[in-house]
Amino acid sequence: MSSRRFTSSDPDLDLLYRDLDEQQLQPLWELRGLLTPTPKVRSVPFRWPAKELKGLGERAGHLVTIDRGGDRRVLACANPGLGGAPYAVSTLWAAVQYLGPHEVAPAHRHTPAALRFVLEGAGVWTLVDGDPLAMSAGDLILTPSWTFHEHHNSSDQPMLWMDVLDLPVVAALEAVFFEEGPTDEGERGAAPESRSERDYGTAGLLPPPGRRARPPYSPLLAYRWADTDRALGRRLEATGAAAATMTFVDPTRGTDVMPTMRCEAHRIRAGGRGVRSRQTGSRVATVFRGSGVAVLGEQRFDLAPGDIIAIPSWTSWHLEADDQLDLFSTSDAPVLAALGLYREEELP
Ligand code: GTQ
Ligand code: FE2
Repeated sequence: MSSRRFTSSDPDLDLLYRDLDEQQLQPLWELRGLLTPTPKVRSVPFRWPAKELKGLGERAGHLVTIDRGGDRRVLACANPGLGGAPYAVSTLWAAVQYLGPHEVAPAHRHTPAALRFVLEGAGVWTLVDGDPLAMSAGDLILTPSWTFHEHHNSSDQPMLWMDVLDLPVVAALEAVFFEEGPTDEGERGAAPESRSERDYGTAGLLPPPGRRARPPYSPLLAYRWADTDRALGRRLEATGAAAATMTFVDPTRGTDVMPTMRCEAHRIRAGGRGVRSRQTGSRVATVFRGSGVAVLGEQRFDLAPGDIIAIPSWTSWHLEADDQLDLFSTSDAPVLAALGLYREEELP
């Protein structure tokens, strides 16, 4: 395949362009749109409505079994700006996963990191490197890079949750690896307390420094809704503001939970609105409770529980609540920050 063709009206220059082309070289002076004054952003503001995600997830549940190879019954959010790529925004995979009663999604691991935010239900647990983590509505569950994970539904009800992965980042870096693992065949009732929560789940108390696990991600793998709810409520009470955001952190370092993804919980008081801002880097969010509007760029999207929204890089956005509105969001901010590329501005 030949590279891009450059032509001119000067025969000598034209000859140069032809010879450059033969040598797989391109003249910068003829290239446009590389160093843009502000980011060139391909993904567009978008909302996937809960009603459709749930209905289509259920239909897939009836029609499609979970087999080795596919491993997961997952519907990927595909941003219409990304030319058919199965990515919600340029750097994040977001999806709904449907697991029927007593189904098991088998063990595997991959270098892309993943997290789950549970929209409704209970009775599912995820085994992360052998540690069973219960999943209930509002919980955040981490499956960091290269940890084995499998999902078990030990209840009589189907369950649906949102997955977010840094897959587009890892794919762009050409560092995707995947491996199947041995699945735990046992069926359990209520999952026992995880080792991760036992050792790292009490605020302010950690094992002695020499005994702490030092993985390159948070050793606390589950963040429970009761804690998130309390933190948001107390912050709103303390500040008197219309909106509060809390960041999920690694309790041993105070940093983001994983190297590539920042997780945040947002609460907007009934009738209130959050600060309008924009950041470099992309974000996906899901509504946990309440109703309101996400204003993304110039567009307004009505919000209901279970909706997933895409907020592209450098897009101005804010939230408005009708009823008290709770959202969970994930962004690639740690990647931008690590590279010195993170910018943020508040807008009037
Ligand atoms: O649950 O392990 O949405 O491997 C995409 C890839 C979920 C998972 C996804 C995965 C998973
Ligand atoms: Fe996975």
